[in-house]
Amino acid sequence: MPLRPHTALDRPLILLSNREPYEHVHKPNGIEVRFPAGGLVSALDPILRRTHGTWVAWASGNADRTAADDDGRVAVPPGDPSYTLRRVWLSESDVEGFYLGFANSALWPLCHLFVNMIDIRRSNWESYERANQLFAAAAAQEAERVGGAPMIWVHDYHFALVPAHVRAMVPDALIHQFWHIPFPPPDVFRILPLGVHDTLLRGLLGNDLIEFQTEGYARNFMDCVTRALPEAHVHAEQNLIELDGHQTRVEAFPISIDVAEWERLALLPHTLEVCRTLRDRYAPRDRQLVVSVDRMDYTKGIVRRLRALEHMWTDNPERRGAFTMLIVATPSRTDIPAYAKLERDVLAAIARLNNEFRTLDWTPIVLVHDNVDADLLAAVYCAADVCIVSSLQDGMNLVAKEFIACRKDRNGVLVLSRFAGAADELNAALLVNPFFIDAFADALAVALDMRPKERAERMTVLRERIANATIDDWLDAIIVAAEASGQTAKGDAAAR
Ligand code: GDG
Repeated sequence: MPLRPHTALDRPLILLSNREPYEHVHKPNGIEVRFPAGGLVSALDPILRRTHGTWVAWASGNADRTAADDDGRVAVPPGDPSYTLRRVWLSESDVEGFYLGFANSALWPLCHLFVNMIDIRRSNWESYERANQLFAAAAAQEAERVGGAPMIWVHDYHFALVPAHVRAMVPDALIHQFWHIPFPPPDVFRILPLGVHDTLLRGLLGNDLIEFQTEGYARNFMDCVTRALPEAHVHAEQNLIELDGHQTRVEAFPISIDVAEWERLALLPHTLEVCRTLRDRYAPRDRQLVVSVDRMDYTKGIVRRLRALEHMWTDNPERRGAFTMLIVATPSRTDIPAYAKLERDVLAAIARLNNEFRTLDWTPIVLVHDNVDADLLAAVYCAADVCIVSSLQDGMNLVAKEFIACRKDRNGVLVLSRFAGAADELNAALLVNPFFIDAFADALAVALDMRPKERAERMTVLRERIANATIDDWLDAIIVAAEASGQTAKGDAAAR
């Protein structure tokens, strides 16, 4: 997925994310390289290859040190190296405090409005500060190595403090950040203690541009700055914030998927074969198949989805046996107690519902609780009559877009939570409020009963939406906007 030719990227690119694009692990017969599955890595790897850039990331593999040089650098992709992966080593206690602790047990629930799950510890915050300093120092070193005025592109909530640190060390750099998850409104953001929430905002304002998934999150961010940093000038109508003589643009760039790649996967003979097997097994004759795909995360609304199903099968016995629910829930962050509990709750609820409603020839809910290959996901999307995305809060949700990309047949209904960022663009889906259990069940019934003509009409609109907003378009738009914000900032500096 090359950058479009018109997108000029004429400076060195340094990308920073928590996850690394290549991980080295010890195996009985030597060291193996793993390419972590995931949309982000596959979207960004090609641009790093093309521009011979540098990717700074946490060294998560147990053979990472062996594979890298003394400075933590390794040329990737293995076998055909075209860019540099710069690894950052974290102590075990910093992985716990920074990653599991502050990032995933404080910021993640805070940004997703799960206020009762927010767990703030002083030591975790200190660890977050330390890790951010380490990553910023590594990015600054790489900037010095490559020279020029590089573009430093920071990813996500793990690194809110990095931009200000890097700016102090590399004043010429163009720094911007994509925030993948929601940004909360001020009343929620200020749950973070004094000295923490203002430091986070100041860190983020080291960016020339901050990219959010939706206009709503961008507005929340500006509202938080207005409330917490009276010394900042927020020009909300211009999407601009000034602090200490530096300008930061704040804009929405909804992320997308590699639409062509998912279309290709969906049409592979193997995918079509697996799709047929799924239908034969779970949706024989006129039985329908409803699917969902998520990481096992409390923000995805898996428990609410099960409640809606229970409500439907209790109140409408004629719907029993009419469809099978196939839930693909990939294990995630299992070291965090809240995630381990969610897993137990989901398994128990599924067992209970299956026990209550199963018949001789029908198991109501089938759970795949494993990491599966992308082509199996494509087969699941293709086999579905209905796909449910029931997030209670979600930055975007790529599953919704992947389902649409796989449905060239224009069949299949998307039931989509209003609280996923994707709902802004995909309003031709059946939008639901997953907190309102009866209405959620009603929407599922509407989806199951929808006539082929309406299915096709809705899917046609949805497909047009994503055809015109792919991951290429997202990447192009961000690079162009970042360059523009860099030039504005330079112009302003010259004028001062
Ligand atoms: C964050 C934000 C935002 C899932 N299981 C497997 C697997 N997946 C893939 C899906 C999809 C991705 O993982 C999940 O994407 P989401 O968008 O649902 O969510 P998060 O992981 O929460 O990501 C989110 C995203 O960042 C991007 O900015 O949309 O809002 O929370 O691509 O297909 N892939 C494979 N095996 C699995 O078992 N191969």
